[in-house]
This record gives sequence, structure tokens and C-alpha cells, in this order.
Amino acid sequence: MSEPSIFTRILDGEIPSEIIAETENVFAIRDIAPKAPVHLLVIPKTGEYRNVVELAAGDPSLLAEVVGLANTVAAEHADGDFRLVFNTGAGAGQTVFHVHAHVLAGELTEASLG
Ligand code: DGP
Repeated sequence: MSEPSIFTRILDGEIPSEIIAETENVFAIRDIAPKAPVHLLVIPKTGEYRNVVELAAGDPSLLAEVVGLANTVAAEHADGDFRLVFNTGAGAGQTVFHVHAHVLAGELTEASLG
């Protein structure tokens, strides 16, 4: 067994972070280092998928649940338009290997890439 990810530790209440929305299998928090006026993370509760490619192959309905909660929180925290980013691999900037979607909204710049 690998160590629980930082997101699993947040979900378990070991690391403080407000859960701003959740569904049966997915939860959302604010990013600790926002790159846009609204920068949220939407995360499957299971930590078994390291990235979106594994998630799409292993559980497409869970990926759809991630996209659905991203849409919900974007409507609640911004005007409904949003950028959805899945960094995939360390070379692309991924630092937490528990799949998560960055939801970026508000006044976006070209640099608002999560
Ligand atoms: P990525 O680079 O795509 O793996 O994104 C990981 C994101 O997770 C990064 O934007 C910062 C965020 N993050 C890391 N640790 C914490 C934390 O303890 N709390 C919160 N809210 N966000 C975190």
C-alpha cells in the first residue's frame, strides 16, 4: 500500500481544508495556491487513480461525476464558464498523484493553467 495522498488526508480530516461541495464519490476544495480568481480542485474520493488517463480507462462514470461537480462548483463560485485542467505527469506539472481536476474561473489569463 502506498501512503495516502494529501487529498485523502484532507478527506479524512487529517489536514484542514473546507470541503466546499461533494457528491457520493467526488469532493471539491479550494486550491491552496490559486492561479486564477476562482481556483478549485475536484477530486474523486478514491485515491486509486493517479491521473485522468487511468480514471477514464478504469471508471468513466466516475470521470463524468468529476466533470459534473466541476460544472456545479463553477456555477456556484463564478459565472458558470470555466477552464478544466488535468495535469498528467510530473513533466506537465502534476505534483499530487491522486487524480484531480483544476477548475479555473473568473478573469483568466493565458497563464491560468492550474
Ligand atoms: P497538480 O500540480 O496538478 O498535481 O496540482 C496539485 C494542487 O494541489 C496544487 O495546485 C496545489 C494543491 N494543493 C497541494 N496541497 C494542498 C493542500 O494541502 N490543500 C489544498 N487546498 N490544496 C493543496
